[in-house]
Amino acid sequence: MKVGIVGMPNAGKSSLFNALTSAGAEAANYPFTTIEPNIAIVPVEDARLTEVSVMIGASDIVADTIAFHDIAGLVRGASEGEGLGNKFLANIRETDAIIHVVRAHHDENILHPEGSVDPARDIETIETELVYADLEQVERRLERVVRTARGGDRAAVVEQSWLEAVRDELQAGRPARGVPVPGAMDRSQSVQLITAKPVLFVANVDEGSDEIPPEVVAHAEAVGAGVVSVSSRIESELREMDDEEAAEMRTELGAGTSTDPPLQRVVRGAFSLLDQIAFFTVGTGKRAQSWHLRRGSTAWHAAGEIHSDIQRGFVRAEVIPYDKLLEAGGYSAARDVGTLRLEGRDYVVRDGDVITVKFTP
Ligand SMILES: Nc1nc2c(ncn2[C@@H]2O[C@H](COP(=O)(O)OP(=O)(O)OP(=O)(O)O)[C@@H](O)[C@H]2O)c(=O)[nH]1
Ligand SMILES: [Mg+2]
Repeated sequence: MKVGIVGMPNAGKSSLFNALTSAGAEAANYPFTTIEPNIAIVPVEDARLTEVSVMIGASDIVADTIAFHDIAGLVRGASEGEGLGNKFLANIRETDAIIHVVRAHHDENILHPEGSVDPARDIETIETELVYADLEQVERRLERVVRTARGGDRAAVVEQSWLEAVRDELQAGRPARGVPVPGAMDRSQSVQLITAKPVLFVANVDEGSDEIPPEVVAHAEAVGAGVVSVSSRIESELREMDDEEAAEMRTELGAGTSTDPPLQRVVRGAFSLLDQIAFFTVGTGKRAQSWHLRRGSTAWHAAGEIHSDIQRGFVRAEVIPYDKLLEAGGYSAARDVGTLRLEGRDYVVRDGDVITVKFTP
């Protein structure tokens, strides 16, 4: 899963990125610190995977990953070349979801490109730039598709009418996600639109505060987006400390509780945007591994996540919820008490299932 981070210059994108990754992307108090895209691959922590691997004595734990793309800030008029322009958006066109970082902290030492802290205005500015950027893509694509459609190409005819509907929506200032993709169209063969992706707003709040500005909450609700709060800078600093030190600091600041670390809120928020569930595999050589799938996916889809060969040769799946496996204390005991089940390819995977796919090579 890939997530792109957008926001105004100095909003705290790189600080959030650092906090998520401790990769040390350069964060500094002048706009446009980030010029090259930064990509970080972050393991998704899951206590259930740890428990399962301890129980089976796994020698190797492989957590599924999520990739964050940090890009340069966008200013009003970026689509017309203001600031650094919007060409950096190309770097996040291929992502599955967008994190929109909004400055909500009031540290006067940190410059704001518009001179004041106003989350609602900033959100609107960024959304407008994203709409313009998509419009540019759509218009360019339309020119080509219209020509192919004129030649009688059926796929092009379908795509043309979709593109025209999207263009109208974008011209009205609304995101592309409002226009359904025709069933007959393969979206991956067309333009990748940023405003078609699900969004998680991250309000970058004052240290020690968890409160999301009400206008940000209202906006997120209105557009069907998720919203969480994080204090990016403090989280990026805490990330560099050892656990004990960080916990102490956290209590001192009253910054988030240890049971719900702010960064976990971001990772979880990103996963729930895409309605993802986790499943686990315990392979030969005792490797325990976590994977993610869209809710409603089947055992056959799960097999495909693991390997296309395994999907191709799918015979059946042995399935047990992770807590039942822990309860039984092992596979053979689980088999005895009947909590280990055999399922076919159409079995709908549940969050927390431990799955072994039997396949013919
Ligand atoms: N007080 C405070 N300062 C922050 C917070 N988050 C970021 N900053 C500071 O704001 C400045 C800009 O942060 P960055 O993370 O570099 O911002 P950015 O959005 O990546 O900026 P560009 O790359 O220029 O678009 C840095 O000096 C950060 O230390 C925060 O939550 N509180
Ligand atoms: Mg940056």
